[in-house]
Amino acid sequence: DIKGFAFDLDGVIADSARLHAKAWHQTADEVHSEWTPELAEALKGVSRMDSLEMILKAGGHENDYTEDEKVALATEKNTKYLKLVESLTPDDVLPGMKAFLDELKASGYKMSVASASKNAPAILKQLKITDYFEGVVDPAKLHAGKPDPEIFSLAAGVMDLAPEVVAGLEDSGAGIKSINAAGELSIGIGNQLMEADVRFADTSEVSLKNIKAKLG
Ligand code: B16
Ligand code: MG
Repeated sequence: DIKGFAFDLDGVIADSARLHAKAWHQTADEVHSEWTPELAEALKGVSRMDSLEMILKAGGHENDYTEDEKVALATEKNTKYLKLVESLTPDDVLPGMKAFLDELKASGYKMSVASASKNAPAILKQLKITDYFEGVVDPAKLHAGKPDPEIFSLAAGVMDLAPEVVAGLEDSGAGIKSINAAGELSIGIGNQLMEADVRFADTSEVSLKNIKAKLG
């Protein structure tokens, strides 16, 4: 029986992808790489420095910048991103997710956050939902990002639970792979996530009742 839920942040709890895209778009313009919807999609769940590498590569510029210059570009992007994060309010929790958090809390389930974002604590604070969670995995401490199981294994540890009794929620293919490899139940947000144990079209359909119904 499931005793805890590990949440991805961007695309599951908040639509922060929109803000990441706005800030990265400016970086892409600055380095003369073309910003496309495909590039924006490919950056989901990818770490900050890896995202920058992908943007540089898109324009064939990966060798045009020193490591120091790359760090400066990533820092500049993050400063812009954090300004945008300041505009988030509790209304920006994705549809249905506040009700789901309340349902889990009322039913005694534990919760933790497994996000690649170093800004996850700041976003939870803006959304006023920090207190729902036992804790947030610090992505700076990871040896490998999603699809490696490490982040979701640590998210179970944060709740003091064995992976077998944890369900992970993700909107990216790499994230679902990470949950499965950690030995947890995978819940996918997005019908294209074929490797997920349970799938929902969007966040508004996620509830304990609907999860149980899909598990049969
Ligand atoms: P930061 P998730 C990911 O969040 C985002 O999807 C990805 O676009 C971003 O680059 C990454 O976090 C790192 O974010 O620059 O704030 O540390 O989906 O894993 O919650
Ligand atoms: Mg995500």
